[in-house]
Order: sequence, then C-alpha cells, then structure tokens
Amino acid sequence: MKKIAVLLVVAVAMMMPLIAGGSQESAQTVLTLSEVHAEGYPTTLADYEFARLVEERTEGRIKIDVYSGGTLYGEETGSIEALQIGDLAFARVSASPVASYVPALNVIQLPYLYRDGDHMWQVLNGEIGQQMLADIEASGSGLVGLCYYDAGARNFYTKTPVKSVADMAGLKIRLQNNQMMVEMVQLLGGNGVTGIGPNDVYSAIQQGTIDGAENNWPTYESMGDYQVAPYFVLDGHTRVPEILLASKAVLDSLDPADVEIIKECAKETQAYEIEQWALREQSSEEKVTSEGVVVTELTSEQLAEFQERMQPIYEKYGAGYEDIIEQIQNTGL
Ligand code: BDP
Repeated sequence: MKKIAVLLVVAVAMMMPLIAGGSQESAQTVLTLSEVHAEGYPTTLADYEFARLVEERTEGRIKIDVYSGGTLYGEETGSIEALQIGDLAFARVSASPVASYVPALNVIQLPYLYRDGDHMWQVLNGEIGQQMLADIEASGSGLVGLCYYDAGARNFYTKTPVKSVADMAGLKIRLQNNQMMVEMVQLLGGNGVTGIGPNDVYSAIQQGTIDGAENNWPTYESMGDYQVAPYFVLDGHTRVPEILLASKAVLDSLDPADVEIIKECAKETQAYEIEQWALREQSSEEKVTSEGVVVTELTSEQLAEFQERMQPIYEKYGAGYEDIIEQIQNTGL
C-alpha cells in the first residue's frame, strides 16, 4: 500500500511540469533558425554547429531547428522583420539587407573598401567590427548581432560579357535589398533590381527579367546561376560579411544565463565557418570554371575605372563616418 502511494507521488511529480507547461529544469525550448542557403553550404553547416553547441551547453534546455534553403523566408528581409516582432528566433543573413534597419552597417560593406579577406577580418574582429555588431542590439531595431561569417568577395555575373564599366550600361542587375547597392550599380550605368530572393535569381535571369546579378563563387555555383549567366567579372566590388542575427524579443524571454551561452556559442562557430568557407570558395570556383564559365580579370586600370565611380557613395553613405572609414582603410597597413 505504502509503496503504491510513493509511486503515485513520483508519477504526479513527474507530470507536474507537463501540466504547468514545463519547469525551467525539465522543459525544452525549441527555437527556429532561418537560412536561405542549401544543406552543405558553409553558412548552413555553421548554423548546425551553432545549434549543436547550444543544445550541448544548455544541457538540452534549448534546441535550435535549422530551416535551410529559404523554406521559411526566401527573402532575408522577411526573416529580419520576423525577428523584429519575435516571430522567429534566429536568421543567418547577409549584412547587406540588415543595413536597411541599421544604416551604420553600410560602412563595413562600402564598395572596394577592403584590400582582401584578411583586411576585412582584421576590421571585423577588431574594435570597429565588434562595435558595429554591438550597435545592432543598441540600435533599437529589435535585432541582436551574434557573430560574423565569411562570404568572400562579390562580383558581377551576366548573360553578356562585362570587361569594362561601359559594358554595364543599361544592364538590369539583381541586388540584395540595400539602397546603397542600387546606387552602386546606377553609378556604373546599370539598373539595380531588388526584391528577388537569392533562390529566384536563376529563373529571373532565364526569363529575362534581369540580365545578371552579383555574388561570391559559392552562391553563384550553389544556386546554379552560372548556367544562365556564364560571364563572371572579377571586380570584387564588395565584401559583405554574413551575420547570425537573433531576435531581441525572443532572447529577452529566455533565462539570461542561456542567452550568454547562445552568444558564446555563436562566436565560437565563426572560425568553423571561415574554414568551411575557404574550402567551398575554392571548390565552387573550380566547378564553375570547369563547366565553361568565362572569367574576366580586370587590369588595375580597368578596376580603377569601377572604383572611381564610387566617390558619391562614399560621400553619401560615409557621411559622419569619415574617421571610421579612414581607420578601416589604414587597418593592417
Ligand atoms: C549570399 C549570401 C546570402 C544572400 C545572398 C543574396 O550568403 O545571405 O542572401 O548572397 O545575394 O552571398 O541575396
């Protein structure tokens, strides 16, 4: 009799958290992460690594489900807005559309700003980059910047060859949702088109809605765009880092100690993504060039022609940030 009563108490105690919607100790919070890239892409691999670390370090209190391939939000702008209202917990996005919500971010993605990837990483991992990341949370945007990932350099790719600025005339080029990038293409004589998610660029080129787009080697390869726009000009106009974003509203609803763990885990995945990035950048370049992509390398004079056109962008989007831009330009010299 006594034995039965004890068992019953244990059984009721075990059920309690379920009835009350879960206690801190035993309940698991499941959060969602949105990613536009496919499985196996460097950022997607980093998303899973982030999810794995968080689940391990919170001892299962927090589980993160990764939705890749843009299945939740095909356009990063949609995921950013969902984060702002707490409808989504995490999104791995490019810094480019985030600048529409936190304009200061344009400064770290100005055209022809970095000499190379090392230069960019010195800036991002240094005071300026880390301050910008912190500013996302401080901006009142409802967004929290957790860490940066690599996305290499972006280049134009088109249906017709581009060998000089003159060849850009009148071309409709798909861009990320960022006004500065639209003006960049205008200054080169083309027309910037926004509102097309990266997974829809291929069909937009195929249908003739646009004449080309711009991106790094891995996206160009992964999305299949090289099959419909086989001319790739190595102008390296921007280096736009990726950002792993969180929703401030969602983070605020969690135990602050778990938020610290989340922030720490995100930072730890950066090195992993950079490693995966380097491998994929090389294999993607090899793949598309072996499949007939025509790569145009610009001479320093030809490149200078592209760069010189950007002066109005520096004046407009760099206004108020002159010191920071100078510091960025001098970093690593
Ligand atoms: C890729 C970024 C991805 C962007 C995409 C784009 O990884 O986050 O959504 O470019 O152009 O390089 O939209």
